[in-house]
Amino acid sequence: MCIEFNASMMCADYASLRDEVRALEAGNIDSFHIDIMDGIFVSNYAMSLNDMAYIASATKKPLDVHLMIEHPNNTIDIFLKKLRKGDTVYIHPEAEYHPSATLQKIIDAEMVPGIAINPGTSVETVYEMLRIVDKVLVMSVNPGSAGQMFLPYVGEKIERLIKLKNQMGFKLYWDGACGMEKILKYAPLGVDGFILGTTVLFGKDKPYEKILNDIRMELRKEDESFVFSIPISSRELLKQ
Ligand code: S6P
Ligand code: MG
Repeated sequence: MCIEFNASMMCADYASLRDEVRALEAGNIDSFHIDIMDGIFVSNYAMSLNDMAYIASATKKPLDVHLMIEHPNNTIDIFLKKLRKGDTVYIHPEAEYHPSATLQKIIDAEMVPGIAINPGTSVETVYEMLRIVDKVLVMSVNPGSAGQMFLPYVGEKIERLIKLKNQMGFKLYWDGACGMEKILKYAPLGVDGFILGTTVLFGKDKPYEKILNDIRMELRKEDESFVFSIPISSRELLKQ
């Protein structure tokens, strides 16, 4: 099973964003997670359209855009125009009257459609959408900020989604308070990827490359069948 690690860029050092992107690439980060907030759906503002566009221009790695905005259908075209085919866009179904129509826009733009679900949103509420989307991002903290505590009641929902993911055809991602203990427990159970923020990746006294390699090594100790992404330079070589 291939496990992905995505960097939550709202936790990065904005004084040197280009260097942050390079350092994360050196650690073979799988994608850059971009938290967009509108101050309405969540009571915070994190990254903006321009931050997202800058990171898209600074890397060839995919973007993983998490829209925490009310009625994304009204403004999603602005975001889609600045993204590339193959980037992922998550909307919150809780924030939209007709989320499947908004997901269709993402699909039509040849991007990867995803739903992000709040800790209090049940699987039943989003059940039909599980067939439409390629990815489900489970929030294990309430959306809006980094550095929060894990909400233990989300664990059961994740286990239910793991049972549905093959049948419904989606990959499962964990967002919020994600540390080594959670990765070691939930990757073997079937979570495909983890959004890494302040809990394990940012603001530590170690290079990102070392942290990411340590996580991968710990996982390999658990189970040798886990595989990870290859460096972008090797990917480029394979194409030649
Ligand atoms: C929260 C956001 C997340 C956070 C991430 C930070 O609204 O969607 O992506 O940035 O959870 O990680 P941590 O480890 O600080 O909770
Ligand atoms: Mg997020």
